[in-house]
Amino acid sequence: MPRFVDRVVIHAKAGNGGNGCASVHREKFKPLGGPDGGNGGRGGSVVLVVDPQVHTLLDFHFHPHVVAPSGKQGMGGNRDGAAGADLEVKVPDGTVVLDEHGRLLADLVGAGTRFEAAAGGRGGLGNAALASRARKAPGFALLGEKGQVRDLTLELKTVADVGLVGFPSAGKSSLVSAISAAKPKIADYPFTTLTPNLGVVSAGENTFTIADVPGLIPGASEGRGLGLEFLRHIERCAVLVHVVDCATLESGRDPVSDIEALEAELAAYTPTLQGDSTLGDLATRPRAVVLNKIDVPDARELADFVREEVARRFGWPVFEVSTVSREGLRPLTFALWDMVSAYRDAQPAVVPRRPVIRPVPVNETGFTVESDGEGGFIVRGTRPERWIAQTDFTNDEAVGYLGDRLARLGVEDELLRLGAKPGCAVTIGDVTFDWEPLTPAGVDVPLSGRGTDARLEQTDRAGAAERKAARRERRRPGGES
Ligand SMILES: Nc1nc2c(ncn2[C@@H]2O[C@H](COP(=O)(O)OP(=O)(O)OP(=O)(O)O)[C@@H](O)[C@H]2O)c(=O)[nH]1
Ligand SMILES: [Mg+2]
Repeated sequence: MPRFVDRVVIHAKAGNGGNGCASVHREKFKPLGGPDGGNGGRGGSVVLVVDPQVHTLLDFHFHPHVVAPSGKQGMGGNRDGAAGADLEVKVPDGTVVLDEHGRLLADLVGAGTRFEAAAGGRGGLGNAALASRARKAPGFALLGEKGQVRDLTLELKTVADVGLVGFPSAGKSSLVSAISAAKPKIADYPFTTLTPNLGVVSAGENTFTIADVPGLIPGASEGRGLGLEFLRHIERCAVLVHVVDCATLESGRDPVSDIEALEAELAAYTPTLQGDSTLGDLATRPRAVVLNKIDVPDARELADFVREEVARRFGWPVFEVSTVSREGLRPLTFALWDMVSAYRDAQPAVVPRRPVIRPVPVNETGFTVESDGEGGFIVRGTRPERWIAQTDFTNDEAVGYLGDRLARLGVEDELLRLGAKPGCAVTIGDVTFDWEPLTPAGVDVPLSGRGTDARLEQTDRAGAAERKAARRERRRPGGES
């Protein structure tokens, strides 16, 4: 039996960046041919892509872990490591992405809309790329960065123009099946509908979509019945329709109190897309009332009787229909189309939806230093933390390079200014180390070429002038015999 899943938590893990390579070019008679270690490849990202062929989030229910491949290591001979391929994950149209704190990250509407769920780590630079005039033969390379790991909540919101709400057995599914080609399950017991049904309605040459949701009962907001769980499916609807059962024999129910009870429940629902949707709040959404089952004589009597009152009380258009005899359905569909198109026209023009990307405001160049309360210091900042992650702490030269970078950024000066003593604990990212200032306090030492290889500097071959001097020395009478 096909199952329908409309809310899942996925664990997205992007690929790690490949490590850079430290290698020295070798050739016959040219033992130290310079650094030639390639860069590591970038890790693959996890990307969500809207695919109209996918209709539920069921796959993620069974396979919540999505992992993108890592980048490959750099190699000698200036060969860069291959990048990890991005992992494209197909999601249904109308998927909303929330972060760990329930904040809206993206609202994916329209085939092909993409969202980067987790970014791949950058590859580390190889020693060829790290070489400079002052550091001709770096004996180290940078490590690749870790790929992002995120727990994201995916919610499916049905993309329908008209949403039907009503008590169980009011005839919502019957209405969907009567005016569209959809064939939802219909039965005379409450909560027949367990998952929303979607249908396409034609009104003349126009078409719009309609969706029902499982029946609501008073107290739904406290979880009675199926609760408000499924209201997320009507968040995007341009028009809400109350379907009222005029033939019910239950005592204490009449159309006006039914609508009021459901409005109270709707008010208790907080939409995820609140403020972020172009449609605005559910409370301001246009509504209509459908008085159903007028093929039953008593129901028709009741409908005729309350029609005026409902219209006056709520100020919404009221329609009397029967999904069985099909009475009143045609005017209803045309009126709904008018409401849908009027509402859509009144909305600010929706530019074709693009992936919503919310860059976290980062001050790339900045860093902060604060005391950890125990005589040590904590350095925070995108770049220092990234540098730590790139450093191979088993390689002294790499650690030295890290020191140079931190000093150049001004971290050393800031530590000194805040009164850090040599040997005190400094924490950056997830690494804590004893601080050894590169520069004695107050003395300005120019950064020397770390990574310069003395062997490259020293020359075995004597220059012409030296050879001449040596010859003269040998010929000098009384010189070496
Ligand atoms: N006489 C009559 N019966 C109707 C009409 N519309 C629906 N019904 C009956 O009402 C019962 C419930 O209809 P559904 O369409 O399943 O109601 P629903 O609102 O979808 O109910 P839930 O999915 O349980 O919330 C069924 O037995 C239908 O045959 C109508 O216009 N006239
Ligand atoms: Mg139903």
